Amino acid sequence: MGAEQATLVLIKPDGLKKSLTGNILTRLSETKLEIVAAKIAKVSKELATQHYVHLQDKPFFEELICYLMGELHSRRKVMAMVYWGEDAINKVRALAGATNPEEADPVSIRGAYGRITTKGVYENVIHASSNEQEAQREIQLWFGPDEIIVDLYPSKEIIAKEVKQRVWVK
Ligand code: DAT
Ligand code: MG
Repeated sequence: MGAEQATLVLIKPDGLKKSLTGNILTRLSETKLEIVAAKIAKVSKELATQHYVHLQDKPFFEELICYLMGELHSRRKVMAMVYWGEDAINKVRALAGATNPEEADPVSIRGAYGRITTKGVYENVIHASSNEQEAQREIQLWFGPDEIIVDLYPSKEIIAKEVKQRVWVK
């Protein structure tokens, strides 16, 4: 039995465009893990670049950033979630399948729904964290502590002065 872990899952713009959200959530529910955070997020260039910072030197980096930002699918958004429970990282990675959708097990999410574009972009439908260190880095990049319903990592309260935020017009 593994320890309890958190892992970041993104339904990438191709997954949203292909209306796969329901299918993917159903597949992931096989794991019996808990969703402890979820949102639809706009992906800025900064966020996409930080998310894939370890791939900066790869020849496909620019295309990958455009893909995550939704520029290839005219949907500038992803669905971001944190799954939590025993052995969460490996359980979600196993269902996601291999990075290359052509090599992924055909019953995995990427194998069933992914494709490689003629430009060589792996449109592989979902992201799943690959280890605990990456999971922590990615979860802290995509979510603030108040957006997650369990205490995953140390946090602190601050009184922020002069924070610019958007509120509803009343
Ligand atoms: P994973 O998403 O399985 O963790 P990764 O972190 O190595 O894989 O790469 C991140 C993303 O970059 C991956 O989902 C798709 C893209 N990618 C990786 N290798 C690629 C390649 N050789 N050609 C095109 N895209 C690639
Ligand atoms: Mg990875």
